[in-house]
Amino acid sequence: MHIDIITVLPELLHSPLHHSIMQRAQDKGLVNINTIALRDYGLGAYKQVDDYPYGGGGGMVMRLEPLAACMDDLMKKRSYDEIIYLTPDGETLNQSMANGLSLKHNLLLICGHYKGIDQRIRDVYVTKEISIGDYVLSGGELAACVLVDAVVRLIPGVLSDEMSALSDSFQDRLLAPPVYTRPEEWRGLKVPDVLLSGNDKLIAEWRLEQSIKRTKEKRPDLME
Ligand code: 6GU
Repeated sequence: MHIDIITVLPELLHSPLHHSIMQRAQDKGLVNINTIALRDYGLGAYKQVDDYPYGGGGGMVMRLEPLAACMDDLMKKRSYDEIIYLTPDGETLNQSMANGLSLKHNLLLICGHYKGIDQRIRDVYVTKEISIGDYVLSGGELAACVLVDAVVRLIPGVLSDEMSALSDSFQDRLLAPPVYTRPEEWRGLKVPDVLLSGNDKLIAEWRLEQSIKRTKEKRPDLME
């Protein structure tokens, strides 16, 4: 998979995308993640990328010329399966969207800032608008990191079998069961006997039971 991310703050994306599983996925050649500094396409001596909104009101709007020039350059090199604009008014990200996106080959992400991007870019270029929840962030960068992480870990080969994405919370509309590691006893609290039993069938049954219990308690909406 190839992911291009257009941003005014490339440094903000660096750390989350270059550690742990995200870095390993890139090292293994399973995904290329490329950030493009929108400022390089900025207008005039000050490399301007934003301007006052028509109609007045507070905040700035990202101008369309730098974004269009940047995207036209990128689109000469590859055709994108989706051009995604990260925005609080987009469709809320969930596991099934992440599953769908993990099957794509080329993704282009646009991180908004200020009051957002000129509507005409959304009308002409953007194929999908995604939010990561009902709250407002200062920019789309953190949301882009969340989206990329959720998608990249689903690419076959990124997770080892032991880490299998199939046992994650949400993958089957159930939350993951409780987990334990050493020591067997701590402050009088013991690891459930079944997990020490060595009986795979009993362990699987216990985990499913716990998943159902946890989902009923914490997120009954997932079970419908
Ligand atoms: Cl994608 N962007 C911003 N700026 N805020 C958000 C968001 C995105 N998703 C939730 N809040």
